[in-house]
Order: sequence, then C-alpha cells, then structure tokens
Amino acid sequence: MGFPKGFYWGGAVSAHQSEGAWNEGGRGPALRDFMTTDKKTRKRYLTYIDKDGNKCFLKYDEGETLPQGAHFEVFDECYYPDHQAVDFYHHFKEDIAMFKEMGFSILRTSISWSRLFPNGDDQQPNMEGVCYYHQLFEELKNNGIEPLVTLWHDDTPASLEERFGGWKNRKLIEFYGRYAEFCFREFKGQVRYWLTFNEVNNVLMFLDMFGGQPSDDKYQEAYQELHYKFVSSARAVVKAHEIDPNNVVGCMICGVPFYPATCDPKDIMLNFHTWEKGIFYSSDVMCRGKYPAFSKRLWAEHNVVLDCTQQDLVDISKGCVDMYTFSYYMTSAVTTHVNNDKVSGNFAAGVRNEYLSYSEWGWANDPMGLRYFLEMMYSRYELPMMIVENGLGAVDKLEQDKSVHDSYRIDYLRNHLKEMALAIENGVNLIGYTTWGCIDVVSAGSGEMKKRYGFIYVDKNDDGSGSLKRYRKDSFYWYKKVIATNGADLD
Ligand code: P53
Repeated sequence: MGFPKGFYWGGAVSAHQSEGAWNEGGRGPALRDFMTTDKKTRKRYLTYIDKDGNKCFLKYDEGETLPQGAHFEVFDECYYPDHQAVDFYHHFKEDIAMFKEMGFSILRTSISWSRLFPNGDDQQPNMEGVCYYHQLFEELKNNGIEPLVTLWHDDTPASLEERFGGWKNRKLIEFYGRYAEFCFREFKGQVRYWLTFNEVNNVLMFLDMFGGQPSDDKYQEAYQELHYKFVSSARAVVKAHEIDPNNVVGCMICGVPFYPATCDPKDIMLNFHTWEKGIFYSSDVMCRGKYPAFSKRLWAEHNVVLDCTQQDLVDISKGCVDMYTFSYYMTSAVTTHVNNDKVSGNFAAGVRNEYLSYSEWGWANDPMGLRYFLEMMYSRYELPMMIVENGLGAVDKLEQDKSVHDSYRIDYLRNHLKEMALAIENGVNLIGYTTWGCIDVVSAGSGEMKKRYGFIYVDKNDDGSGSLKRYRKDSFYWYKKVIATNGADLD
C-alpha cells in the first residue's frame, strides 16, 4: 500500500478553536467570541443587545443575521468557549514540539483576521498580532513543519458584522482583499500554502439542511454571501500568485457526499441535485472559474437575483485555485419518500443509512465515502488534492496514569487511510492529509471540549475548568508510526 514520496502528513486546527487570548495582544473581537452553547440542545447562539437594550440570542448557523442597530455583547451568565480555547496562543511552542515528535511535515491553522486588523478594515495592522504569527511560522519552520494557512475560518471581525452586516455587504470584498494581500506580503517566504475560506459551501448547505423551510430571502442572502466570497477568493488567488509565484492556494469545501436512499429515479435525481447545490456549485466556481450551467436553475428555485458585475465574473475567471482542498467527516442520504428515520445530531441531517454506524453526535462513520469523494472530485477537476480535515469526535477518558486509550479513533483513521490509499492507486493525485483537531480543540458545532479529535489530550472541560496540561493519547504513538512508515504500517 503506497502513499507517494513527499506526502504531507499532519494535523489541522483553526485560530478561534485553539488560540484563546481573545482580548490579548491588541486583538479585536471576532464573531466567534460571542458564541455560546445551549447546554440541552448543544446548539450555538451569538449573544447581542438589540437597539432597545434587550439581551438577545441569534441563530447564526441557521442563517439569522444581526438586526439593525444591535451590537454583540458578552453576557456574564453565558460561557464562551473560544475566549480561552486550549490556549494555543501561549502554548504553541510546546504543542509544535509534540507535533514534531509525531513527525508532522505540515500543520494547518488559520490567521485570526481580527488579531491583525482588530476592526477588520483598519488602515494599520496590529503589530503585536503580526509579530505573533511571525513567531508561530518561524517555530514551525525550525521544526521542519510547513504551514497551511486558512485566511478565514468562520471568524469575521465582529466590527465588520456590526457596521456592515458582514458578508451580506459587497464592501467585505475590499476589506478581505486588503487583509489577504497584507498576509501574502508579510508572510512571504514563511507561508506558501493558503486556503481562502473554510468550508465555503456551508452557507448554502447548512441552510438547506438545518434551516427548516427558509424563505427566499434567506436563499438570496446565502447566494449573495457566497458570490462575494467567490470574488474575494478569486482575487486573493491572483494576488497570491503575483506576490509569490511559489504560493499554492486551495479552495476549502465541506466534503459531504450524498447517497440516494433508494434507487427510485426520483431519489437519484434529488441526490444529483443535492450534490450540485451543496458541492459542485461552490467547487465549480472556484476550480473552473465560472458559474456552472445549473446555477440558473438553483437561483430560479428561490427567485434569487445576484448582485454580480461583469468585473466580478472576470475576476472569478482569473482566480481558479491551484488545489482541491476539503474536509471529510461523513456521508448523508436523501430521499423523496416519506421516511421518518431521520439522522439527528449536531450538524448531521438526512435519513439514516442502515449500512453505517453513527457517532454520539450523529455523524455517519463511512471510510469508503472518503474514497468516493476523492475519486469523484479528481475526475471532475484533476487538481492536486489535500484532505485538510478528517477525524472522529469522541469522548475520551483520561486514566489515572494520564494515558488515553482511544482505539476507536485509531480504527476510524486507519479505515480512512486505507480508502485514501485505494484512491491514490486509482490515480488520484493526493498530496497531503491533515487530521482535524490534532490537539483537542473547542468543537465548532457544539462548543464542547468533550467532543475531542486530538492525538494530544488537553485537560480542559466543558465548563472551562482544567489545567490545560497536554497528554499523549494512544493514537499519538500510532500516528507517529504511520508517518514514520509513510503510511505503510497502519496497524
Ligand atoms: P465539530 C459541521 C459539519 C461538518 C464540518 O466539527 C463542520 C461542521 C461545523 O460543526 O465544521 C468543520 O467541531 C470545521 C471545523 C470543525 C470541524 O468541522 O462540530 O471546519 O472548524 O471543528 C468539526 O465537531
């Protein structure tokens, strides 16, 4: 079984789920700093004060937006897990040493926009923030680890949300453009692998899957937001290449393959259209540089009229990404038939697939789905591919002797690696793999600490207590061996 020579092995985190230090070093608040969790439903809400001074909760993941005149606010009675997260900001040297011990050749993380530009559109950068990222990238370099940097990981500066309505506003293209260009210039020579927007397709996919029956207005907003992000991404790709021809820029797609629940042709068609809307729509624009033909049908379904200029289309055509980069956790099944056996969980939807087992959070465990997605996307775009998130969120038990026996995680990863190897054998040009949350981080979907993905256990609990000490899990030693043998020994 073979992984190509020079294959990138590593892990992935995001700034907001790992760094903490939310109000240190001159950083401005980001959207995620106002995100709390309802303990019962595990759903996440943003807290804000409306124009009349009332305390309110906003369902951001379901497409709700901040009302006019409102501002985000931290409430004393709520807990905000990202404020401290796992304090990577102060622990990065120790953490990188452990990544090196495992043999990582790549680490995916993100830059916190509001750490560099506290309000998002400041004329001058916050030098403490700039300095922090220089140190971080330097530390990676000194340990032989290539950084893979996401510019936006769901953490728009809060100020841009309040003053401009965030990505609903065309102005964000300009502000993101300045931020991205600054990063390419400032970190030239330190970073060459970039991702423009984390799971860009979620805006649309989540609205469909979790928005109940959203109004046409919600679709209008979602398609518009996506369009502004596509233009921003395309312009960033052009800039990245202009500033340093060595730069490699990827899209970042939430890779959920869909299956028809029956072979009724109606289900086959529904399934195909779900792929088009959820996956191909975003991927095609970013990889082929134009809106696919079926876009017209999608827009018409919800009477969407895009604010899209001729220049936007020119920009999109010039800014195709260099690699197809995506996350993979699960598959989902769809049907036109009445089926009450729905999957319920945290960000899991569709009908239950009787051939698969499900995690405690309702995510289907489907290693072959990863191969399916790899082969499908490679045959469509023939771009180099990287899997930049994959893993099992599970409850771990820290034993008395500080060991963690996470054989379930090893099984999950091993089975996915086997399918990756088969995809490579089938011709897919897969160049790297970064498992999600290589060190435990805050869960994005639920805000919990107990939904852990790491090879490294962080002593931190859902209520914020814990020593923040790091411990090696069994999977740490297993992954180390996998990397040392370039994927030949998966036992
Ligand atoms: P958590 C839902 C479905 C698929 C991927 O998710 C998702 C989500 C959002 O929860 O997000 C990505 O932490 C995201 C990461 C996130 C990771 O998947 O909910 O890019 O930030 O942590 C895992 O278990």
